[in-house]
Amino acid sequence: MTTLPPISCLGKPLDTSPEAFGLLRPSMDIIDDAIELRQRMAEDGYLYLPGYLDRDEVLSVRRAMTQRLADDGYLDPAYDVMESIARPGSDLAFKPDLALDNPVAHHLLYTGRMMAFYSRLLGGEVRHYDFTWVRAVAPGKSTPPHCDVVYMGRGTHQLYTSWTPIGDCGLEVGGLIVLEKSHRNPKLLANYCQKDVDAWCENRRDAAPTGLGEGGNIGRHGWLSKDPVSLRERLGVRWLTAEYRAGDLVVFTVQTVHASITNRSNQIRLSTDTRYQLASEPVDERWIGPKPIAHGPEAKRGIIC
Ligand SMILES: O=C(O)CCC(=O)C(=O)O
Repeated sequence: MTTLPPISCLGKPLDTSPEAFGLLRPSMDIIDDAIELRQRMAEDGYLYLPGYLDRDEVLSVRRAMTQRLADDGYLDPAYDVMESIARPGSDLAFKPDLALDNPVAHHLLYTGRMMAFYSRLLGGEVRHYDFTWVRAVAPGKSTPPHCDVVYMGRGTHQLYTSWTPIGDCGLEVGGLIVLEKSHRNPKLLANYCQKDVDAWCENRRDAAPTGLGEGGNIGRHGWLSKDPVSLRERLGVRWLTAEYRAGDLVVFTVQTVHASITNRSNQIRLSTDTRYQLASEPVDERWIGPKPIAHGPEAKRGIIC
């Protein structure tokens, strides 16, 4: 990475000097070795698997999703749908309905190579969450730093996220960034990672049991920080990323701090994040069943803070 384009998150330019920014370590060389995969996950908090998934299958998911975006008027009709060029004013970031009634997406994410990977990593029968997160990130947008455990920590914490780019996502389009070794940061593990975005403090006068992260237990929307620059400086580690291609996969723990780079292109960036665990372990009921309750009213819990 010698000539990097300007890279930012939440509108804040990231320091791309070698002390502050780097590339994810690829792990395809150990893909068949369960013990090595587990050791590396424990050490790095993520596994970056370039080309692990079938590129053509990923591209057929892209076709299905971009066609829906086009049908709903989010894409510029002057371009082929596969280019996913945003119509000016398309203001999207999160679009889970793109996974509903989408058999090609379900085949990619919940059968075949994906499930084979988790059976090897976890060493037993695997279940996935029924909810599929789809990011359709419009130009100018990015995702703030957070850990997944605050959104899905009511079951086992031996739970992993697959971040799957649905198309090529170079640094201009922007994809996942991971904060190095953050999954082992004792302060984060003892504080932020203990929170639950659907819990609210019933002993606080201004508590509100409704919105995401409202009610005094955690910051609004559950974000760890709205400043990826000062967060990195405070932890003294690097933001890590890659020039992602369709077929790549990044797997990470629910305690790994991650975010995404601001989309500086004219495309809508497409990716999915999906979750996997051993079938024998407790599951977070918010994300299971034909219509998961997600962060809806039934998910809210009063706690004493
Ligand atoms: O793709 C993104 O912008 C964010 C992804 C994410 O937060 C996740 O995979 O948990």
